[in-house]
Amino acid sequence: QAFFRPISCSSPPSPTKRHTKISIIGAGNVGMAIAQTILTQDLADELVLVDAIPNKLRGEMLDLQHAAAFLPRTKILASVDYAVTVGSDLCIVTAGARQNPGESRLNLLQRNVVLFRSIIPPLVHFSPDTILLIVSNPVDVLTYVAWKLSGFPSNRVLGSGTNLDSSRFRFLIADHLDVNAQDVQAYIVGEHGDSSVALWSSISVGGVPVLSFLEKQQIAYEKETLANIHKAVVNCADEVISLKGYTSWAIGYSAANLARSILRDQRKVHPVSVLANGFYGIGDGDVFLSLPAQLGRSGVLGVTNVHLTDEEAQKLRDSANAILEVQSQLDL
Ligand code: 6V0
Repeated sequence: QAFFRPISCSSPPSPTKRHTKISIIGAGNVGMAIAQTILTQDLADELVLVDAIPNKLRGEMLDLQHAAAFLPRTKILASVDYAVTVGSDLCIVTAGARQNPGESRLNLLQRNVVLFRSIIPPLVHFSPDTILLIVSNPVDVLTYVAWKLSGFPSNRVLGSGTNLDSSRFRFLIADHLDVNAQDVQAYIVGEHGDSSVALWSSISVGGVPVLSFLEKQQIAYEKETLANIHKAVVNCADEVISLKGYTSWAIGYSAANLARSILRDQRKVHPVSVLANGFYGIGDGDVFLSLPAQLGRSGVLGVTNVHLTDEEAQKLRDSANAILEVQSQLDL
């Protein structure tokens, strides 16, 4: 006998909301932070976790399911079998090998490429229309690898890139000027890593361009302070890792923020890793790096025409070359 007795109703059923399914590959610190942010922000009807370690995976799934009474209703599934991801609207890849003591970054990257060969093809097989959001590091090169392995058009493959770096940047500028980080418009572009580029010329607070404001007020440029803020952004992750062993909460919010823009068709601009050939004089070699891009239901909708100074554009091309140099050594 059914728990609820149906009531007779003459009006037609209300149109149902589109079912949204997100799969997260890699249930480690980062994957679980993303999962929990997605759940609390009510971004999916179905959330799937995939990992290579079955016990840990089941433990994480049960732990999240036990919060059902406190969360918006979401079906949570987990499996080591990719069939569970079937029909995903968005697949977020956070799986990554850990660096062995003394191992070179290139060797680690090559091991991650091998890992991606076992991850991307089954995701594509079970969800041919999905959007791939890559978080695993080095994120720009691995986004390129995922694009190559998937055979998807480039609008459906993106990396979380400098969305997180830009959030750190906005926090530090806001802290320095004693304003709200949400009122600070500022981008870090290029590689998510050492060669990232801070776009000082386009920073504004509450719509006021910061550099020209400082110039008009004849306040000394504080060039050193600005350079130190960018340095702090680059070193932020290392500091957190040396203190707590990994980073998780900020990347959790960053990835969930991207998921919202994509699945809810928000058409918001985010600095994310996209296929960048041809933008700002970046050459022909296929390279993914972060540019301010508009995101919506079909993935990357376009790249914003932010004005870059000659110096910023040159730094961006240098960043592209640094990534291409690593890519050229890969055995794909
Ligand atoms: P972690 O806690 O070691 O988690 C990695 C998870 O991947 C583990 O649970 C593994 O079992 C799982 N895994 C390994 N191989 C496979 C496989 N073949 N299939 C499925 N799952 C597998 O690492 P953590 O969660 O801290 O970091 C994950 C990745 O995110 C790393 O590459 C980090 O460098 C990267 N980050 C990227 C950031 C960004 O801004 N792009 C930010 C933070 C971390």
